[in-house]
Amino acid sequence: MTRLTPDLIEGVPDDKIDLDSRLLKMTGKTVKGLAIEAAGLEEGDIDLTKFRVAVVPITSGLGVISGFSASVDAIVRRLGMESYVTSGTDVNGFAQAVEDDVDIIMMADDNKFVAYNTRTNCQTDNSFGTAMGYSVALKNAAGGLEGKDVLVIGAGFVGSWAVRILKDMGANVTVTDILVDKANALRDKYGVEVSTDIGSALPAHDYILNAAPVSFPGNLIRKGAVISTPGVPHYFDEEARMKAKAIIHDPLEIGTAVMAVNSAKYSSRGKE
Ligand code: 2YJ
Repeated sequence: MTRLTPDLIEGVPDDKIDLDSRLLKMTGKTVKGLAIEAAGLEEGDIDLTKFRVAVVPITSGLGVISGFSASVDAIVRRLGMESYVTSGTDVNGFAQAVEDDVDIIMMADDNKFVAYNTRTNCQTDNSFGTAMGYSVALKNAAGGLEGKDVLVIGAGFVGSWAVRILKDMGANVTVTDILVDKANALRDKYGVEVSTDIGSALPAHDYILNAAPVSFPGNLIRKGAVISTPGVPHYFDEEARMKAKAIIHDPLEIGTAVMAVNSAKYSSRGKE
């Protein structure tokens, strides 16, 4: 995940964008529905209202991103969980959350964004949450991925998880990265295909998971393509938007919601 900026997350979750309505049209599921499925659960398996979450602002490295903690907090509350942003930052905030006996602590520095389950000592990382959320969204938009060809663009943390997840969903995965060695490593590990020519791979695919912080000109997009694209900055030109059947994107909400629900899943409390 590229570093978010305040303007990218301004007002997230945003009622004006109305992510749930857009996702319902494209995938048949809301953010919460996708997150529940991404956690391997079904509606009714877990009572999210039983969980208390603390979001800890982290000042290290490049520092606090204005609005980040507030957005994470709002996303989690939208799922039905209780949540607040700690008044202290860093270790102070973490200590405050532990003292408050919360179930889940969420925090991000420049390299890592985690949801830590205090009951079970398990953590869910944003790269996994993002890859899982966007793979599940792609699967729902595609009406299942078993036997279908999927192109994963980017072999970084999110792309690597996506390759593994999509392969497990039964897709025929091709991965591409400007660093060919990284794509080759995934081929060797998961038995997927590698493409070194995005110019021919993109127009040959109906289903695309774009895990790279780049976008592509519409002339490379196949008509009716479904593009699940978590990367920021996010931009697809008019031709791409006209041709694609669906472009699934948001700057923070899907990945964060999957992290929170997946983290909650580790506890038995939600099933009491
Ligand atoms: O607490 C804050 O406001 C900041 N420390 C948040 C930093 C948010 N981090 C990022 O945007 C990183 N790029 C996250 C990397 C996650 C890797 N999947």
